[in-house]
Order: sequence, then C-alpha cells, then structure tokens
Amino acid sequence: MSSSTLADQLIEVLLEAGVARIYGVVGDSLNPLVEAVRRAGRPEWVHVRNEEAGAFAAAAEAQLTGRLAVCAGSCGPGNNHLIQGLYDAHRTGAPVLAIASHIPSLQVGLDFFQETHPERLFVECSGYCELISQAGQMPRVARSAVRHALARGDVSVLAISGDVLHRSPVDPTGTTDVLIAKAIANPPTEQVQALAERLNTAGTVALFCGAGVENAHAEVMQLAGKLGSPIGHTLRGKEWIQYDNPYDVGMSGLLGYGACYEAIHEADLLVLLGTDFPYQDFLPGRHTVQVDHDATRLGRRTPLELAVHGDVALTLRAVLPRVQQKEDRSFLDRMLRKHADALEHVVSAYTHDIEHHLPIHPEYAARLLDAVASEDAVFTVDTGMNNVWAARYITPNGRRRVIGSFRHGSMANALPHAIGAQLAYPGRQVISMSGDGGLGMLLGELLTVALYKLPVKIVTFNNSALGMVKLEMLVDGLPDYQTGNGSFDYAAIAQAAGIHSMRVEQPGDVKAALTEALAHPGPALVDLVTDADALSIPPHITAAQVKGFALAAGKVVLDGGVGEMLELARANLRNVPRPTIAR
Ligand SMILES: Cc1ncc(C[n+]2csc(CCOP(=O)(O)OP(=O)(O)O)c2C)c(N)n1
Ligand SMILES: [Mg+2]
Repeated sequence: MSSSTLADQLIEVLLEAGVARIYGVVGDSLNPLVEAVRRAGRPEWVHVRNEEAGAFAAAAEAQLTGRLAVCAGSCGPGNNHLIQGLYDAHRTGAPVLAIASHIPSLQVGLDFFQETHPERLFVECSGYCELISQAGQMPRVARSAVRHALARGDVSVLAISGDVLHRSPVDPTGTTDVLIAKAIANPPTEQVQALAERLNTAGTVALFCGAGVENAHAEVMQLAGKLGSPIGHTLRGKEWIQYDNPYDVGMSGLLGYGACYEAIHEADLLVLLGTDFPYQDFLPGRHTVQVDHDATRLGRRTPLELAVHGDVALTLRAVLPRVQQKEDRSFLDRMLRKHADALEHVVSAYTHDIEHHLPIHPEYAARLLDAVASEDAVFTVDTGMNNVWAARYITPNGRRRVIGSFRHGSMANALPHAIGAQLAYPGRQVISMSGDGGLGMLLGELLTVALYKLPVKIVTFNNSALGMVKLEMLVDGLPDYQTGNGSFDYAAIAQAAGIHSMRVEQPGDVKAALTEALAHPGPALVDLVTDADALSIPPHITAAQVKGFALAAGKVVLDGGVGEMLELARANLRNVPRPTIAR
C-alpha cells in the first residue's frame, strides 16, 4: 500500500496491529484520518453519538479481547468527550489507543477556535501521550503508541493536527512484528520459599482474590485444598474464581455479601492474590502476605509481612510443591457454614415470595436474568445499584464475562461497553444491565445500537432514582435529596428508535419479557419498573453507619416522608444480615 498522507500511514500502522474498528465522531481536524479510512476500506468506522461512548466501547473491546482497540475525537470538544471512557480504560488496564486530532498546527498557542492542549489534557488518563508535529515522526511514534498500549495494558494518546495528518510522509511505513504475547512475571525463588514457609507455619489461612487470578483457578483451588482455606473475592475477582469453588465465602467491600469479611479477619494469615482492593477498612491490616504481577501494588493498601512479585498462577505453581497439607479443616468448615447462613438470610430473603412485590424487586429481576441468560453471555454493568445486583445474582461459570467501570466507577458505562462487546463478539449474547440514570446519561447511544442493528439486550433497572446515592445519603445520615430521576418510559423511547422494546411493571411478566428479548435476533430493550427502596446494606456496617441509618429515617419522618421511609424499612428488614454490626 502506498501512503499519500500521514493519515494513511497511521491507518497502515493500526491495521498491522490488528485494529478492527475505530469508534468516533467525524469532523474538522479528524477528517483527513476519516478519509484515509474510507480509502483503505478498513478498519470499520463506528459512528457513536458521543465520543465518551466511543472510548467506553473501545475499553470494553480491549479488555474482553486483549487486543488493541481505537477511538478518536476531533479537536477541542471532540477530544474532551473521550476523557471519561479513557479514564475507565486506563484504570482497567485496557489497551486502547485514542487519536486526538488537534487544531491547525500554526494556530497553536493563539487561543484559536476549539483550542485545547491534548498532549497535556490526556496525560493523567494515559500511559503514553504524545504530539506528532513532523512528518518524520511517522510511523515510529504511532508504533510506539501501539506498543505502549499493548505492552503496559494502558491507554495511549496520539495528538495530531489535521494539517499534519494531511502531509506527505517522508519515511515509508514498512512493517514490523507487533507485540502479541507478553512475558509473564516469574517470582524470585527466595520469595517462593519465604511464602511456602509462611503458609506452612500459619495456623489458619484465608485467600482473598482479585482480577489477577484470571488463569489461576486450578492453582488457587489446589492451594485452598492443601491449606483448608476459605476463598473470598473482590468484585473484579468474582468472574474468575467464584465458580466451581468449594471454598467460596463470598465477596468483601461495600457491595459485599457472605462470610468473606469474617474469614479474612479471623484467619491467622491472609493471602492477597492478584488484588488491588482499595478499601483498607475491610482488610485486617495485619498478618498479610500479597502476590501480584505488578510490584508497585505490593503493600500499598495494607502493611505486609511478605511481598511476592509474580504472576499468581506461576507463583502458586512454584509454591504448591513446598506447601504441606494441613489436616484441620475446622476453620474452613466454620466459615463455609457462616457463609451459607449469611446467604440464607441476606440474599435469599429478597428472592423468596416476591413474585407479587410491586414495584418489581430488582434482586428478583436480576435472579431471573441470571437464569435465562446464556452460558457465555457478556454482561456489562452500570455503576450504581446494578453493581450490587450483578455481584449478587449473576452467576459466573468461567465462560460468562461481567465487566463494568469497577475501578473508575463512572455512570453510563454499561450501554457503550455493550456496544464494544457486541462488535467484538457479533455472535455472543451481550446484556447491558443499565440504571435509568446511567441510560439517561448516554441515552443517545440507543441510536448507535439501532443504527448498526447491534443485537445488544438492554435491561433497564428503572427505579426512577439515583438509587445508589439514595443509599449513600441514608448511610451517611443525610435526608434523601435530589435523587429522583423522574419516571420515564425507556421502552417507548427505544421503540421510537426502532428497537424491539417492552415495559414491564408486573413481576409475573419479568421472566417472559427477558426470555423474549434475549431470543430476539436484533436489538432489544426491557424496561423494568423496579423498587427504588430496595436498598442493599453491606454485611459490615459500622455502629456509626447504623446510627446514620436511624438519623436519616428520623429526618425523613420529620420532613413528612413517612410513607417512603416505611417502605424503605420494610424492604431493608429482609436484607439486614444477622451477625450485623461490626464493632
Ligand atoms: C459520571 C458520574 N456521575 C455521578 C456519579 C455518582 N453516582 C454513582 S451511582 C449514581 C446513581 C446511578 O443511578 P442509576 O443509573 O439510576 O442507578 P441505580 O443506582 O438507581 O440503580 C451516581 C449519581 C458517578 N459515579 N459517575
Ligand atoms: Mg436508578
């Protein structure tokens, strides 16, 4: 291929790196790149409605496939929209390249129309952020951006003015081998030995797993079997470790459930495996060892007795032959009983006898969604209460994927994540678990789904509220304020865009509606009218938080909101775990 512009060269570099599509909105400074895509006939240009959604879609594609995904924004405002999704990709470790086109190069520094400084703007949400201002920088700087994104699992940003994209190349594009497989961190032998000794001398051991246990399921099970260890997990670790796991004691954190908290606090030794779990209040702060492939994470959340730098699977494979079998399973059995008991009284309480509960109980709906979804579905989960419903009800099996903005915590991620997931896996069932607040925030992306006839299934948990914030205010002792979203019929909105849609108000209709939507060959939306007072109380609320709960109740009652608070109390009675208050 002979490249007549730097834009052509950039496209050639992207094609060489296996890039299948670019998510973006065309315009002004970006047009030379768009023209290069048109001439080459690839990669596919995906016309999103908001560049933020383009960056989220690229983030989902990259984290699901492990391959480079690309988004683009035109100068100034088009660039700015990318930021949220790029933060999400950056913090998730997704290899994403953003092409940020820039104002005319001769105008930089003169407060020109749409002027920003992309090479400064994107520094915080990327690992590589460079300006191409000379034809001779190509193709090397473009390749460097690709390499940084793939090698570090991070965002790269290339800022380039439209007039520079239009220039003639001075160097040929050529070809080069593109990084496909990365080396895996092998732990030093001394650390493996020290870990084995620590495991052997400890009385009881608990394992706490994060996303770094991907590819280490068998090794973690073997270790737990030898040590008689309960296994807890984080939100991101759940999809890799909770299935086929006879040692499972649930999840810790604000959205947690089960006996994970007890297990990791009561064990003589806590082993953190591939987790950067950020909430130190949920960790014991003592008797802890940590294994992570990224040495910068070791000890940053909690003091360590031993820091092991290594990939989790490789480290466990090395340590397992040196670990002695522990015969006493009583700690494990006690924790498993506690876990079952907690589930019985917390999670199950919601899903029994609520077929008639109005408005629809979200946990009931989430359980049905779990039951009817396919075995290899990709769930994308909005930030908000959907995180809780997905964490508690979507059953992992090693083939399903559950992704969300779990590290960055941005709203409105689920639908654009679903767009990226569906384009990456056209034949797979992709389900967006959307909040009504989240869907409303990037509502325009319904049009992207409709335009491309993407068979994404959107399930809206429509509680007409910023439900998660309602809960926060309650726990903080604040009266509920400005959390109402208004009641809107998202099925009617989607229907108007040509999306097969259903609005469901009766709990008895949920299963049939979900089943029908999932079977529909094209895009479909199910708008579930759910209970805004179905709040989730974490299994370890502090005494102060309970006081806050009472205080909020008092304030709302005094403000005349008795009815609402009564409903809230009734809904929560079924959810307050029995061994409730952490001292
Ligand atoms: C972009 C952004 N704005 C605000 C927040 C704070 N926030 C977190 S969850 C949430 C409410 C989400 O509401 P909705 O999508 O309706 O979900 P629900 O919790 O009601 O299920 C808000 C406002 C955020 N995380 N991200
Ligand atoms: Mg809501």
